[in-house]
Amino acid sequence: MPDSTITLPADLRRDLAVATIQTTIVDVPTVRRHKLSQTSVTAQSYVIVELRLANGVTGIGEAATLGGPRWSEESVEGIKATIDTYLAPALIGEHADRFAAAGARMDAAAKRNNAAKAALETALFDAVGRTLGLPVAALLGGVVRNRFPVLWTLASGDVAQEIEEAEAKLAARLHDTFKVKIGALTPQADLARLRRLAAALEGRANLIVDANQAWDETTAVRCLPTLADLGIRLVEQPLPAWNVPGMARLRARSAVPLMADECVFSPQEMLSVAQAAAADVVSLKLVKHGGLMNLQRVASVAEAAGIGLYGGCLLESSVGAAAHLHAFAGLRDLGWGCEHFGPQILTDDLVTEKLRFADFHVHLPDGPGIGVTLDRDKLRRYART
Ligand code: MUC
Ligand code: MG
Repeated sequence: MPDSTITLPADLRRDLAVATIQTTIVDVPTVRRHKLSQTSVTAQSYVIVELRLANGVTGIGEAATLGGPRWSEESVEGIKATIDTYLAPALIGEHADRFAAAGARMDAAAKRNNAAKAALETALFDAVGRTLGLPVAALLGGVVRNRFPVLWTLASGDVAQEIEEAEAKLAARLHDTFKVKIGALTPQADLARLRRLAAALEGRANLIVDANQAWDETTAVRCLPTLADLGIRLVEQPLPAWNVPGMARLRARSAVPLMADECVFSPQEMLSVAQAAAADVVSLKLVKHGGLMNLQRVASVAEAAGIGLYGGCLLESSVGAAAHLHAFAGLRDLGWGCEHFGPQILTDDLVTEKLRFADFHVHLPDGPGIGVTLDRDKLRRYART
């Protein structure tokens, strides 16, 4: 493998060798039950990666899951085993700044396993950024924005509680856009719930919905006009991930824009969705795309096809959220904002200084690497024994 085109002093090059990689499963309780169509959680589970370089600098990364292998095929138990057994050995001794080569080595060591790869790649970028005194966003191409409109997700399924929760977020000027999780209830019950939410928040908040693949095409055809009447701004993944042709047919008759989530993991899937004209917007997530650089690739395909960008999440802690913000910071047009409210839904966080949420925005943390520091006491407290 040729050396990088930038010639680094020999000491620095040696110092950037990956020395050790450690993984820890943590379970952090949520402030309330979070109910999606396919799963429901009262604690968020993550794998935290600590990657130490020969120079003694440690980079961190996080792989988020949602209720075991139900949102996607990865679980924290599987992620830890895959990293420890296959991916970490592919990186030990390699130079941390060769990000693209690291990606190729990980792809050769394991198919997919995108959340696991993303956590490792984040830790590589964090370690190199900390060594050089540069934010990860700078390593990725530089900052276009350092704060992001951020929504909150209503997902208890109890509409009275959801209205109260939205009112509290509005009053605190934290969130004025809400994503409502639908699909756990019947379509009729969800439409009734949305009617009450839309009436209660009219003129003061925007609503989007996420069905997490719960509807079939006929249900979606029946429900979309009501969603349009209620002023819903965006409908996320109404159909199963495999049904891209169905999404294209829906989109052709829908007055509300459609967002692709579970149907777009790879840049190639983004291209297929674009070619099928099956989405107006795509939700970008590290756990889906397999890392910061692949997130940029998916965003590039979407941009080339005129598909809007949205900063998606999987309820990451401040570690995973910060990594996403560094990737989002360099996108030219993040027209649909982001949803990195994850740190706020946890009863506690894993970092020494939490991300800043103010005036309906979340802020890119300052400082080298991903800009947040792991709180090792918290890591120990929430580590699964
Ligand atoms: C998803 O499907 O979008 C993101 C926010 C939330 O409440 O659930 C996740 C996953
Ligand atoms: Mg979604």
